Amino acid sequence: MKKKALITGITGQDGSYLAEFLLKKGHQIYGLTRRTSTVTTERIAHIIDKINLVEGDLMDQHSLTHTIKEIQPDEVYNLAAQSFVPTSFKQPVLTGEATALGVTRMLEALRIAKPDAKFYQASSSEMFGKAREVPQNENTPFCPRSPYGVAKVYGHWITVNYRESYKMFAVSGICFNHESPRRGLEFVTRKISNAVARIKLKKQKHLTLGNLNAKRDWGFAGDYVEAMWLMLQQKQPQDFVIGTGKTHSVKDFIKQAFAVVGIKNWKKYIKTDKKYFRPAEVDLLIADPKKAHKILGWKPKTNFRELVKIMVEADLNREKLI
Ligand code: NAP
Ligand code: G4F
Repeated sequence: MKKKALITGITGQDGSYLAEFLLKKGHQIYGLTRRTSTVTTERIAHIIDKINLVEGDLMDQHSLTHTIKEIQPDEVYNLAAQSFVPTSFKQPVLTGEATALGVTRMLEALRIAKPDAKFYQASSSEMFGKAREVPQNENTPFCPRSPYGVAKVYGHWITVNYRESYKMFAVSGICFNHESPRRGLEFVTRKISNAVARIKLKKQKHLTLGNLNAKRDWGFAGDYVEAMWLMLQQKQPQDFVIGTGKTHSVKDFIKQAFAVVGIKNWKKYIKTDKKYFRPAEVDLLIADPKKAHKILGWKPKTNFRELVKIMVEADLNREKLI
């Protein structure tokens, strides 16, 4: 019998890589999608015939309970969320509904309809926020700096609570930033890789950004989905920090991206605008992923330079075709 995996957020960056990964493992894949007036399956178009899409929404308890009852999944990966930090400042209530309470709705659906399923919650390094220590590990206190970060802290603790209260196999992966050519264009790495490609092709003159000094621990999304799966293969449910252990500034990313297309005087293309600065910023994130190395045997395969190269080259190729 094939294992059944339900992925919420299957149309997102991570959902698409996880679906590919689990198909290779021989899983039967179910993906939760919400109703939209335009197509959102671009990232999974190449595997759409091999997976089953089911309609549901993190806002709607009934659709989640019904989905779990019908599918009876062995593994559930809760990747769906309002995941963009600036939007969380503009729509804090919606972010709380989806990114925080949505986790409780998923856990309730499981508790009622399939309590022995294994549950993965997509927690975030944004929970560390104004980080209390450097680097950040599983015991570092949380100090979120955005409604998104606050919502993720709720999602994290409710997952721990269901594990402790109902003995469910529910775990959180505290993932640091992970990127790819499938990253949404509004996130800083993809905004840069796409603009650098367009500048190289003379389709765009400038790139306007916000805080260039913020530092992030950036890895490749394709590497991180393996860690999610590994967490659900353990005997004991426990939480893990997943990251590379290296940090770079936004400025470093810009320099590296321009270097890929052979442009040295990158400064002349960069502008900043206050509208891209946040009401509260997370200045420095860097993972201490030792626990994941030791217990999961997981290490990232792609380094920073390779990641930037993959992203810029993918955008160059795509932009050449448009
Ligand atoms: P993403 O590309 O923004 O994808 C988000 C997914 O959630 C999309 O499939 C979206 O569906 C779905 N979604 C949003 N609201 C929903 C709702 N109310 N009901 C059902 N589905 C809904 O995010 P990602 O980068 O793949 O990240 C995956 C998860 O990991 C998120 O929870 C994110 O917060 C978390 N995370 C990401 C990172 C990172 O660096 N990427 C790091 C740490 C944690 P539509 O396509 O319909 O919009
Ligand atoms: O790419 P970002 O928007 O990602 P951020 O805020 O770190 O959040 C991402 O990673 C989290 C994990 O830590 C996830 F949980 C979350 O879902 C998301 O995937 O911004 C990165 C940095 C910030 O410091 C921001 O201020 O880049 C800075 N930045 C500078 N200019 C910009 C821009 N960010 C964006 N999006 N756009 C800019 O123009």
